[in-house]
Amino acid sequence: MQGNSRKIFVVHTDLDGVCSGAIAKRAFGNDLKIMFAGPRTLYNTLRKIKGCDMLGIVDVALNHSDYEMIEKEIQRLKGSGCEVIWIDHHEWVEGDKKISQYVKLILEKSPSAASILYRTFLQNDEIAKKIAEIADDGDSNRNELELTLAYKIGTRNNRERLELINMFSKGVFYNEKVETWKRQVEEENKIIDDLVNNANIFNSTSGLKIAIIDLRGKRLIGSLLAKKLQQKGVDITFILYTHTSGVLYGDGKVNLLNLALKYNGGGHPSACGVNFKLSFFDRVLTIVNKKHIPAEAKKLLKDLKRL
Ligand SMILES: [Mn+2]
Repeated sequence: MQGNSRKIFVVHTDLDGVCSGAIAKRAFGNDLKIMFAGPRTLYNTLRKIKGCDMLGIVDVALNHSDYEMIEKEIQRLKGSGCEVIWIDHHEWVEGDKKISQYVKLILEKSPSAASILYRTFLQNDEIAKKIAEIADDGDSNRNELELTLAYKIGTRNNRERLELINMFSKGVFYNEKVETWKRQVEEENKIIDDLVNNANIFNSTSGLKIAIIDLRGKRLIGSLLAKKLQQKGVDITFILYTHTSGVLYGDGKVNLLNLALKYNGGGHPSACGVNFKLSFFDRVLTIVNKKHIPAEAKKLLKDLKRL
């Protein structure tokens, strides 16, 4: 059970985060409490923690605009006697690294954050090594291991994320649940192939091929869709996941981070999130028409066209 453990790990909501949680459990004990967050929800997640002896934050970048608030929460937790370790592999705004005066900050270039955790704490653990390999395979979007995409399906809600963490931490990598997710991958693959064939692709000023995909209201592995478009010669894929959020996937020709920062996002140079503020009109129009593209998303499309 999660219970009132004094050891807490806050991990990202994706497969890398799940793998990080599983490795953390092997390293710091099965009674470790796991919480899930993303850069935008980290502040609210930290606020829920009353006190702890040890807090790990893994695979969640510090959202630059939240710096002051996050720093306050970290100071509060430190004051309660909590040791904080923060491990990440996303790009951080240089100045935000000063959080290291309060926390043990490990920022490394690595295919996944889970593999940093593995190298730092569990070098000689074969199961942790395998978990780290899954994280590397998934987060780099190679998806070459047989079950990586199935595991990605298993990271869509907290209940299944915790199931995966418990499985992995015990060295279980396959069971009936994984089989169900595997069949789901096959289903989604068909829909994804359809979307790839009918994608709206245009050229930017410098001749980059850019695809726009509206996945609002659909549950699909966006990273797989982006990868398949890339294999068709698309340089940048923008996926709109909700009215207020999307992800930019690139093939490495352009660093997309500056664009992501402009739209209150971040991540990696070739895979980064963006977040939109909706105007009053956008809010009304998205209720009336689920396909309405919010103004900030349109602005991002213009920026992409200018690349
Ligand atoms: Mn990651």
